[in-house]
Amino acid sequence: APPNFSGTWNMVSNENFERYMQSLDIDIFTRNLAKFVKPQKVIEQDGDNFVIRTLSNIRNYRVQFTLGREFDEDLKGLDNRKCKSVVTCDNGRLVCVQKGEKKNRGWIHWLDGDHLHLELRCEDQVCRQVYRRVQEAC
Ligand code: VLZ
Repeated sequence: APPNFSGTWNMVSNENFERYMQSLDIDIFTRNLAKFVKPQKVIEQDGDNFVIRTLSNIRNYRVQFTLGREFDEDLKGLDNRKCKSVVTCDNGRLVCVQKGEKKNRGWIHWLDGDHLHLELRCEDQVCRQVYRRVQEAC
């Protein structure tokens, strides 16, 4: 069974995002806005079913999937491509493969204490992001 990724997570670091965006052909205007953005991830998980929201002042993105089931992903608002995507769980890591126009595209999430890690990959670029859990009010 996968670990529980549910929660709200705020970005604390973002490495090589510029070159990752370049590999997706994101225009320079959007890149120059996006590089200042510290998105929040809101993850809802019920067993193998996930909704991941990436929230920011400039763009929001939502993806919904069930582990092991390929789905049509429409990356509207990001690079506007479409992919055949599938997410599996491998040793506690969520591994997404995004089949489409871009080679070697996908991402990996894993947990480390109250940190959520994300590696975003496209062609020869890897972007490494770390998020910290936002404490719920009691
Ligand atoms: O997150 O794939 O949590 O969807 C950024 C492109 C790509 C630039 C971000 C657009 C991809 C500008 C986020 C504005 C934000 C992503 C997955 C894993 C779930």
